[in-house]
Amino acid sequence: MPSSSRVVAKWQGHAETARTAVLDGEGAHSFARLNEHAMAVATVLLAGRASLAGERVAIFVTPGAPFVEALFGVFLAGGCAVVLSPLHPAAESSYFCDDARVKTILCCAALREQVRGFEGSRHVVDIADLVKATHTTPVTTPKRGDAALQLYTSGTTGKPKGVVLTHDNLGAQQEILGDAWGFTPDDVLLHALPLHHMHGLCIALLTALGAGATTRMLPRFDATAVWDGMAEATAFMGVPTMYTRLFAAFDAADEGARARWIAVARSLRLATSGSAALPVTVGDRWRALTGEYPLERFGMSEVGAAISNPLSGERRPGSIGRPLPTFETRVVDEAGNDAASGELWICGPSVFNAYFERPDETAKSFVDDGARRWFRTGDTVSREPDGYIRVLGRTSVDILKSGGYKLSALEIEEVLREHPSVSEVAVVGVPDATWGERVVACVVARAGAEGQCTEALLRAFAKEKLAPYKVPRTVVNMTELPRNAMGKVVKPELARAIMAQEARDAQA
Ligand code: MLC
Ligand code: AMP
Repeated sequence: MPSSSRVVAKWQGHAETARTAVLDGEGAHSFARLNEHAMAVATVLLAGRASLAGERVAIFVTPGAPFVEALFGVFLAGGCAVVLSPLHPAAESSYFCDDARVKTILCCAALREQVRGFEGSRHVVDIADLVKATHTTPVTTPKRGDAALQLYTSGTTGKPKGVVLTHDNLGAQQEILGDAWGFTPDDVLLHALPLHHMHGLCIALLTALGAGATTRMLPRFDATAVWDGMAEATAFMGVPTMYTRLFAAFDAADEGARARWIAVARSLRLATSGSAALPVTVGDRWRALTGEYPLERFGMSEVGAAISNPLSGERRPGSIGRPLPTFETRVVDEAGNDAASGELWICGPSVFNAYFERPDETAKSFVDDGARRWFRTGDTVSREPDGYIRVLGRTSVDILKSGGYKLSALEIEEVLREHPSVSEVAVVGVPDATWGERVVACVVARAGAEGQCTEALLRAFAKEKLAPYKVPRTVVNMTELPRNAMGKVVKPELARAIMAQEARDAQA
């Protein structure tokens, strides 16, 4: 088995062809040209060293060819990429850079002002300057077990933690997904997902690049641009909220646009959905328009996509399908025994090894049964007799999913608790047709400070510290929070009470 990175080997293989890797606002970019630029990035990052030896390098670059040059520049140099998002306020980006001990930030001109908010004493380099540098061919290639990516994910403890993915994890994902979903160099993937998460970065971008396909990178999700972009695409990957947004744009469009959009959507060979449960009504509507139910699959930052409905064969509405080749799964009850429904455990070649510098968190997330090291997903599922799996919910009430983003109720509560007028706070998710779950903060104000705990004031406060998608959409003022005999807030009860109140309000 070769010991060097398969991700890099594939990339270099495609660079020997004239194929287009990326289409963006600037035009078409071949693998060969992007590789030249990535080598220049690597040369500058290395500054004469043989390898960055896993040093964390942040990438703060908008979607498009320069992003890919930065990513592969870091890979070629033996670094580990930490992708930052322009959606995050400075406080969060600063936390990611501190936690990962980032010394260098690769930036682009469009984000040069924003980076000033958190660059501190770090070295900031403009990717446009780097790609112009004279390059040398890297002397070493990263090894399969070397760290390649550090993705931040919210968990059941306060701040997000870094999921360290190796070249081997990424190489396995590329091969498994490329094969399972039939990617070839003739594909054009329409890409409108954020790049700081597993879905947009690995499941979408790296799968397409690994197959030698072309990725049409949109600057952001925009429903009209996505419909129009399907005209020159063969595949689209989205979260359920994107499909809901596409339908809203469709309903608002004139007859001509609708007819055009139906035709282009029908011409796609593949439309996938993941990161959150796809409501069957949404899947059915896509099928009614295009003739095909979206291919729903399940993944995680720690795992990649591991379970999928098939490319050909039965795509079962409401189900995430069966484990992909090389993955093993267990459904386990609270006593740790195999059961028809319970927590989903996964093991396979793309499963990460450890959270960055969090040995306790890592230890809690795995169960070693002597034969396998199982990752505990925290998702409650049921397995049907023919192996298809359904997601029933999360084992923790403190993990929410809104528009495909995983959010920690505890992280949001911690921020709101810093507000001087807040006495107590509990954050819950309530079902929502657009977002899957909507973030609601239930707040008890300090005596006399009730006027300072309005939705507008608390949202503005939270926006300073949290990405906009983490900011509660609704703030409910309460005089006390429902607690059990142990003094713990009963969150399911709270969520039910909010839903009941909202239903009454809607009827009034
Ligand atoms: C945006 N907003 C959200 C939100 N996204 N609020 C809650 N949840 C979200 N997910 C806020 C905006 O900040 C704004 O707030 C308001 O909603 C309207 O914004 P918008 O411009 O209409 O939204 P938009 O930017 O179009 O975002 C919608 C979206 C986005 C669906 C495109 O949420 C998105 O890109 N989701 C994908 C998340 C993702 O990639 N997850 C993958 C995780 S990996 P305000 O305050 O200004 O009104 C994973 C593994 C796997 O899960 O299996 O894939
Ligand atoms: P993240 O940590 O952001 O990678 O989110 C991973 C989580 O997304 C999983 O643990 C699931 O809860 C959820 N998820 C991903 N895909 C699906 C899906 N198809 N259906 C339901 N939940 C999903």
